Amino acid sequence: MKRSRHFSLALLLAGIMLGTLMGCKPKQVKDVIDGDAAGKVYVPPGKYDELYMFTSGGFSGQVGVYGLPSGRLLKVIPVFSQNPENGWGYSEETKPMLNTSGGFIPWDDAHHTEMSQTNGEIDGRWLFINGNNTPRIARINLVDFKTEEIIEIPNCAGNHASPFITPNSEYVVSATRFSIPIQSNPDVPINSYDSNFRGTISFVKVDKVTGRMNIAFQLLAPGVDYDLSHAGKGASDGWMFFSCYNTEKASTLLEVNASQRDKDFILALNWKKLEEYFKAGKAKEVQADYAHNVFNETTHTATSTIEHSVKMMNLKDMADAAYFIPCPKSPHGVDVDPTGEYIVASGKLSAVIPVFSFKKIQDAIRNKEFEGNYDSIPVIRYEAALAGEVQKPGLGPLHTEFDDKGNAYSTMFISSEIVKWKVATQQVLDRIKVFYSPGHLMVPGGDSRKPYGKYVVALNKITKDRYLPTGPELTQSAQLIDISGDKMKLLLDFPTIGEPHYAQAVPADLIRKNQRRFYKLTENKNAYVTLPPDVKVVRKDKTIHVYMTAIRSHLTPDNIEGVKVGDEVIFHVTNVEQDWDAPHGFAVMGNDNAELLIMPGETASLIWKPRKPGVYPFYCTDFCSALHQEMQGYIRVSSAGSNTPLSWGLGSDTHVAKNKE
Ligand code: RUQ
Ligand code: CUA
Repeated sequence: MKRSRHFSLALLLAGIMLGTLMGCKPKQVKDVIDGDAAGKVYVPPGKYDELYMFTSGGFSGQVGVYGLPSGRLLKVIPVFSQNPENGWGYSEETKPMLNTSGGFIPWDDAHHTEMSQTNGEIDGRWLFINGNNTPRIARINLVDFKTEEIIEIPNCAGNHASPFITPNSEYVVSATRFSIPIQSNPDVPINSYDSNFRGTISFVKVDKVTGRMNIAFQLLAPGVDYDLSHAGKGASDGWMFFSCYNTEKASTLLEVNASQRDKDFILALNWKKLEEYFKAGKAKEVQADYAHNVFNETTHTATSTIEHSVKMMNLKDMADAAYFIPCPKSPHGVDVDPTGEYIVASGKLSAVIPVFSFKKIQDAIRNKEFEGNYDSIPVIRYEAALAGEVQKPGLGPLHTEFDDKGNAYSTMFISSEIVKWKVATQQVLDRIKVFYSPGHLMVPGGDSRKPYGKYVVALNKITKDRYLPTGPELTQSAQLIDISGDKMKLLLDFPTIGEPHYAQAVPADLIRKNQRRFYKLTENKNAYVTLPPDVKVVRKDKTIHVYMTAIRSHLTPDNIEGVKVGDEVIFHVTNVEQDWDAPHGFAVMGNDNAELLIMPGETASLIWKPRKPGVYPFYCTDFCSALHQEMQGYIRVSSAGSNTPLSWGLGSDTHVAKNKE
């Protein structure tokens, strides 16, 4: 008995040692790593990366900017979430950016980055991203990597199928994930889903020159869940495709109830036709409140305007503009190949990936090859629209991107792999393990008419044993894979901020050449812009405005007295530097607001409410020069009833407020 137990233990140990020697797990991993991986991702000190990559921050609400192939994080662009690091959403100038019809909402769940396009090619001008929770779309200007505009989408409840762009950036299109009651009185029983709940699809027009967005029209659509989308291009330009799940119209236990039907749908919309209907006056004005926030480049100040109506068209009344295509089981991603002929839909629970042909869809519409209607919209017969199916791709297909050689790459969430297949024949060519559970993937330019190819990046949800552990929460990560040859080769793992959903990448030159280095002081139209001789402190009742300047290495004024408990102090700091990479920070001891990071030539304003008498230091928070530590000052706070006069100064240059309080 005893001996046999020892024997089993020995056998087990031998097994483990053998396993280690043969390197079961390492061997599998090693096999897929390219021999020269290090050389292919190494960017020598002082050299630039080949590509910019923009990832959504998911639950962080922001955008991450990385260099490829190094995977180095270059910047986090604050978008939907407050960022105390630079005062985004805390400064007076930026607070309006996070305003909504429901008030100030300083966080979101940001999913899909989408770059502006011209003729179906990425043009490097703007980056759009959706707020999935509070329905919003943001536009980032890629000249200065700043969020310049955020528009709220009314009549939407979960802005997930968004913001997918048409080939000439005519529109960013957005569809609601959750259907909801869209009517003047939305207070209806949840189990009246079938009769009361509807989806909406919004066409947000993008101005060709300024990028400014406005909601052109909304479509009232069948009450299902709209998940993802992509615009047609080339052959299919003028069309838009949406994946739809929950065609069962379940409102409870969707995990089971929304997986009943064998097939859900892809919704194909002829947006050029809808645009004609809209121009012909077919839309009705309906009441809907939403915020439209714009950051002005010369005032360095955002404004938030609440709009009160949208133009709505009921999709079921728009003849020949909408068709459903059956799609096996709970489709998630819907992706259009670079030619525009193939539409790839990934059913999360499906064993195949259906590939639809745009030409066949058009033939089917012409020949009325329908199998009936769903909510008054014709349903095309599956086989009539189908180009073919990718057989045995793996488990849990989610998203597909394309290279420049006619190949597609699909993520398999459950079997943790990327599968490469030939678009025209749907034949599987290669597969590679990724670690682990990829959601989206991204080929640079891979959703445009002109993919750059060369790499695919897997955006993984789970990393388990890939990195040093950091407590219960482990990093999300990206994996860079070389696709230049026949076989995919793993090059690099790198962590990402937040949870990356979609990403976009482009050759660096496209963006680098347009970079702004600083804002011109002569063009600064901020209401509180201050140039050196005009530094002052002004009391208006209980508000004290400090007109301050920052330059290496002092803040002017650096001594302020006459503030009283109960006052609100607003520091308006103008960084008067006119040089690249010369920001200054600003912070007051114990401020419950945030700090500022002020770019050269910019003015930013920060509120501080002192609670107790005392002398409080303020200082620059960005190590800007050898005497950065000296870039400091004091503000004296007296009790509420005191009569300390308001005064300010720098060195021997001191001033006392003339207007006696
Ligand atoms: S969705 S994987 Cu917004 Cu696929 Cu994230
Ligand atoms: Cu300015 Cu440190």
